[in-house]
Amino acid sequence: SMKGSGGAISLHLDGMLFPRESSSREIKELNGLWNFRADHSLNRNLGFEQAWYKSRLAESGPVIDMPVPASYNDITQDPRLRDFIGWVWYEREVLVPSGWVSEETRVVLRVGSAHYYSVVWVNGIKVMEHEGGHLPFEAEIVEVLRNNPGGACRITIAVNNTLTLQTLPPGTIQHIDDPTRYPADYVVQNTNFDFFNYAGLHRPVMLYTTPKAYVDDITVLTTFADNIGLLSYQVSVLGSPNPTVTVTLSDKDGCCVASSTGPSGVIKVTDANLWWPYLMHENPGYLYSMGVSWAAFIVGSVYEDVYALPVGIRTVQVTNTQFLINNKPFYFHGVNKHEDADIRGKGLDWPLMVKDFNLLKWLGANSFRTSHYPYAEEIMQMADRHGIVVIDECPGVGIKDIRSFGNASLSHHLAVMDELVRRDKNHASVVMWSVANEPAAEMPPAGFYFKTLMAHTKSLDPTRPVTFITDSNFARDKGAPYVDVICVNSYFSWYHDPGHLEVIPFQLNTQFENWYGKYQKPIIQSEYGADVVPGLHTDPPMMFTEEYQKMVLQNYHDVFDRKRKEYVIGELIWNFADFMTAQTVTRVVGNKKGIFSRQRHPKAGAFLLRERYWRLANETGLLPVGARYP
Ligand code: GCB
Repeated sequence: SMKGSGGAISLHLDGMLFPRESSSREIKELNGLWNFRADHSLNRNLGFEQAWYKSRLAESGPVIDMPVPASYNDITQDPRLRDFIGWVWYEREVLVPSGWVSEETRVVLRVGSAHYYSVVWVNGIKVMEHEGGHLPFEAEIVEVLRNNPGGACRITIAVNNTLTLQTLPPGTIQHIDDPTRYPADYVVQNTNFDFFNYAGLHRPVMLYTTPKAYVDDITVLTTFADNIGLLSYQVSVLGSPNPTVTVTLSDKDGCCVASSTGPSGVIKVTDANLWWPYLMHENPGYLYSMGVSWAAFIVGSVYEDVYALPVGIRTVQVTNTQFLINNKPFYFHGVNKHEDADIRGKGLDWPLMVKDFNLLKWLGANSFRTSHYPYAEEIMQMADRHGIVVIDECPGVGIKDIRSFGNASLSHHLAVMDELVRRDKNHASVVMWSVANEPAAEMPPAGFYFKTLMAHTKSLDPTRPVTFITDSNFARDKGAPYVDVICVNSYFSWYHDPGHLEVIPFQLNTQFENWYGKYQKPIIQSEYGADVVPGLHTDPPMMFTEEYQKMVLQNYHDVFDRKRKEYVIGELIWNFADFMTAQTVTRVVGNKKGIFSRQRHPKAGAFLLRERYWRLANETGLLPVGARYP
């Protein structure tokens, strides 16, 4: 694949283009009901010992229905499955069209994400393994299908949710051997992050085809000069020594506006429509379609592959005090989210996704951070189309133990950044990479760790700024020297000085002055907030009431309003919606810092934020008068 240099995006992996239908590609979605069995054996290894993948899963023992995509945890009434640790087994049989099993076709099995570690078999033959719960993986399976005429295809996926000191996110497994206080063979999973460790096949699973020689990857970098848009592209074709690559660029109406030939080049578009954030332009999220095709004429037949990639033309730049999109100052007024909802857990859900984007737009939010792991590609595409700006975070959350700063952790973290940049590099909405959330950045090894990690990310993608989100002391944080934007989380009058709203103006002002004074880099308040149990009211405001959340927000906003005139470039509320966590004494059926409930009903804080975000949009955006506050 591509060996980049200079200003190019450089990855050492094959491509991971989102599967799209075209005249040369077909898709078969495998969403719906799968057979499922959790391995409750003591060592969780019975499935491997008995080779459950060798024949139908039901032959190994009892199976249940399991929807895909979804987390398995909340689907049944079985508490042992909700808090299960170890291997679970999914299985599904599909019939593959006979036309797919040919010398000219690749058949690819793709898993959008499976948390955390997966092994995949087709008809009993292992086709791939993957580590990491939030990024896609795929394998060619046509050879396996060829050995099995009739088109029957049994897909078995074993998924293990166990987190260790070397996984991302990290965790530890604790075996407790104390018969006086615990049942025999007692095992718990400990983590240092604040969301439930949902597991299963979280995103679509599909089969798709490409020709044997195929467009494997596309990388597009964009800029503009006056009214000319410039797209420099690189296409990698695999399976053909001398591909004839044609690239066309079509506008929203499907009219071809420019074209080029060759595996790399620069396309010029006159009177380019730039990709603008929501509320910054009357026509945000403008996307062109880049049609990439490869063709060859071999003994009288035409072989070709066609792929259409949505692309937005925009630039991103950071100064000492500003974040510029298309050379205009951009102020992040947005949210932190989670992939989280009742019943489905972290499973991709179309109604939920569209509802969330409608809520973002209602709120006047122009941005979100993918706290604390990469979100589904379908969500990223939605952000592209609606002009919602994204800070794209990898699953580096809860890195608190010094043993998670070793070489094994670092090399896995680098590999995850490879996979993340490979997947998301062409999303116009993505304006910054976040390599971690609240790591123990004051520990001695954190300096080398984050220096390496951020340099690596910059070498993968020199076009986007890189950051990580900190809650460390400004004077002792060893990662901050390497970020482009300082992102700080703080919970004044909550975890510190609980109940004392009056400390916020002092402590927040000091926080900003300290960070800016030390680094002279722009700052995003990447989290702030307060829990609300919806419907609780007091006056004067007390913690956990709707009034208290409003007061926390208001106190923060007063300081933001002063500092955004200087170097504060954004504010992201924690959190968009209530979400599930592990059970602890500080959580009332999950984290309640949402401005929406888990069912997406607004709390009082949502209305306050809505007033503010629309006001900010009107003040700082480039909105035409007609598009103002609804
Ligand atoms: C944080 C974490 C986030 C938590 C939040 C909280 O700093 O980044 O994952 O959920 O605080 O509510 O405690």
